[in-house]
Amino acid sequence: MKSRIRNPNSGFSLIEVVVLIVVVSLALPPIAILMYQTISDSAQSHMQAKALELAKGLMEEILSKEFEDQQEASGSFGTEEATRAAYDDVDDYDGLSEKPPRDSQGNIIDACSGFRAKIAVENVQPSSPGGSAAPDGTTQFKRVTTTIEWDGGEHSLKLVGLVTNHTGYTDGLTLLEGGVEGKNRENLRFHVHNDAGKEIYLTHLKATWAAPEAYYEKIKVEPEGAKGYDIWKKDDKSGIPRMGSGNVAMFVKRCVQVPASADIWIKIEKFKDLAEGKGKNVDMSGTDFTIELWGTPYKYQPFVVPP
Ligand SMILES: [Ca+2]
Ligand SMILES: [Ca+2]
Repeated sequence: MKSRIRNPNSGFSLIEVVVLIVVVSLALPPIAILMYQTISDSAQSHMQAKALELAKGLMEEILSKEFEDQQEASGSFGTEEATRAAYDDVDDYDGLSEKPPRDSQGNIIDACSGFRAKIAVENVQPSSPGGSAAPDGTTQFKRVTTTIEWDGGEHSLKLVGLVTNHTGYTDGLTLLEGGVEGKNRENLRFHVHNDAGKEIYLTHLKATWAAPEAYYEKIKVEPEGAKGYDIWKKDDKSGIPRMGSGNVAMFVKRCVQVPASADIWIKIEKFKDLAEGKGKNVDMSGTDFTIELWGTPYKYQPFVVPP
């Protein structure tokens, strides 16, 4: 199969320029979610679906709040309000534990009496958003972990989101080139340029494609002139699963710092099927990917990597 990676000096094709003009003008609200854990028992599928719905609703509520309380000094942390309905910033939810779970107004959610919802909010360093927590109120990134438990805690599901107050750029990244590569055409690699005029921190990536059905196992970055490193990787032990089309991967190992005017290569590796055992390599040649990169502050950067 012919390689689709072009010479870095060959510039944009007309269609890439047109696509970029259309898609880069889009913007979205705060950084959203991410990792789905502990989904293993098919008999639990109904409870899992309900738990996931609950977790997403809670995360949506929390991530819609201010980064910190606007009535308090900068760096304030914890709950300032007496009631759930009055919560107005992300860390008001830290330590919340409800059984049954309640909605944003403090009302019990119907038909969810078998679940417990637990929230943890922690400041984290941009260099390790999946790592150890930093002291409260000391960084510009907060990790929100929503855990839904059922069957007395025997089963649980966890979503992790990242919120940032970091102010960096208003424009974004430009796709320079990209395509499928690898011995079995099982990897996607693309090249972006930071044209924001300022440093960017990338925190999440979503790859969407129509077919074939496949799951990838790793996201790797290669800054220009520097050694590459993994920013997201499947991990059977910790429960981080493979990612499919439309799933959002949070960069749990570290955020990706892209200096102003710098280029970076991003690789999505090991597209496989799940039909047998650990899966066989899937040839992704001819696949049209839409790549969405979240960075700071609260920005959404979709690209279409042409087949
Ligand atoms: Ca508050
Ligand atoms: Ca607060």
